Amino acid sequence: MSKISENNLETTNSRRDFFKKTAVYSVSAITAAAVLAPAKLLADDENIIHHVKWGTTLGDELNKYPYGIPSKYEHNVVRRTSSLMSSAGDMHAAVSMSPLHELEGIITPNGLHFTRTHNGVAHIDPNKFRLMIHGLVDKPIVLTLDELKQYPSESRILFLECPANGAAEWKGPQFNSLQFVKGMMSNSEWTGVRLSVILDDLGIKPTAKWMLAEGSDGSEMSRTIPVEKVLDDAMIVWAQNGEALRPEQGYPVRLMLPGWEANLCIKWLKRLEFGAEPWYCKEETSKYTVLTKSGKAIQHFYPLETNSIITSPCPEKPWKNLKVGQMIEIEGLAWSGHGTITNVDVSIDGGQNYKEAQLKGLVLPKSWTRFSYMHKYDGKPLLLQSRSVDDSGNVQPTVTQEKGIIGVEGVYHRNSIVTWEVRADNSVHNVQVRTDNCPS
Ligand SMILES: Nc1nc2c(c(=O)[nH]1)N[C@H]1C(S)=C(S)[C@@H](COP(=O)(O)O)O[C@H]1N2
Ligand SMILES: [Mo]
Repeated sequence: MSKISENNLETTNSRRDFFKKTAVYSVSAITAAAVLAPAKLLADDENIIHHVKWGTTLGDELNKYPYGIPSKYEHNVVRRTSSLMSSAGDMHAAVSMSPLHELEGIITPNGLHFTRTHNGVAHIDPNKFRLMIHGLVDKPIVLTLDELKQYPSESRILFLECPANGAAEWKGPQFNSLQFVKGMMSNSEWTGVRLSVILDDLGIKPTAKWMLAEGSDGSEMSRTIPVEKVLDDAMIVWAQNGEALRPEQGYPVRLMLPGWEANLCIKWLKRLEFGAEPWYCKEETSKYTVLTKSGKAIQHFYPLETNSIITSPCPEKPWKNLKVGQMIEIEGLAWSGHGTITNVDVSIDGGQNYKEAQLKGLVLPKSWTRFSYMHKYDGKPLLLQSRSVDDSGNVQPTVTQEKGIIGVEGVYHRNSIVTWEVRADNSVHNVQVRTDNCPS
């Protein structure tokens, strides 16, 4: 570890300790409840009493779309961007956000994966792809794509989140939208090779403490990564949810660092160099450092903190036609770069009281985990919150707790609790609840 990271270790750890939770949770049973009020059969409902058009005509020829496309009725389910999230309106250096409110389960379809580029989406000819691995290794090497794929592969379901996700919200609610508040993240099954497997082959010198990863796109994005992480679980991946990476995600290969800032996961990878010191690239000096309230910035701050967000209801997906007394599901996603989600608590009163939600489906380390909480609708306005806990004991902080440490000038690693206000008309609004008189 460099001097800077040692100096800041204390700050980093104290931030984590601050949110550690000692309480032990009990696991609650699945609540089975009557969800829908009995449906009324409408005698004049065209859709049930007549043959519909598609039942009396031929459908499309079978192979009209050799690579399938979504239903035309789902045309609104797309990534969205704004020139506000670009460099001076240039959409080559910009970000497009994943429609989290439209996703089910924990896997992001490839066409909906959030995308961040600094110089546009590169299109790399796989035959011309070369990966150079050099520096403090015994056998430097240049690999073709075929050679890289000869290594034994592994698949892991992992989230990828830009550390700037939700950055605008430090100053208070900015967007009345789940997609724009939290859409700089996605979750996929990634397939590739562990870097430790390749390094077993090449031999790494004891003096090698850092690895530079460099992209071949016009931005030549580069970051340095501590060797401990490289040997622990870093991967070079070439597939995403069963198919080749999309160009937007770094085709033909990218770096994958489970649980760590997406910014470190260099796309369109071309070079890995091992060295004794960090390189102090632009992206780890002027950017991606965490400025604290004291004015001191934390450098080399890599894992994403424990986090969660309610995805239903949300501003884009309010409840509709609810009847008082009806049971309704509050759903969301939780994730932690430190490990596995152990608990998610849901509050309907802005954090005064919390009840345990249920984790559903796969619960995996460094992956999205879906949670669910059944609420009996009583027609009253709500302040909905979710709070996650991971298996390292980290608890998701409130806005007040987070601002107490970082202040209001923060940009990266925002993981404080988000509040959705559900009004009496069922519309949903992005608000912030503060529990003391913190500034702004
Ligand atoms: N070569 C290269 N790698 C890159 C970037 C880039 O612009 N060029 N952007 C980084 C940033 S800031 C993020 S958040 C992630 C985004 O990954 P995604 O576009 O696959 O979601 O890629 C990272 N890797
Ligand atoms: Mo990013």
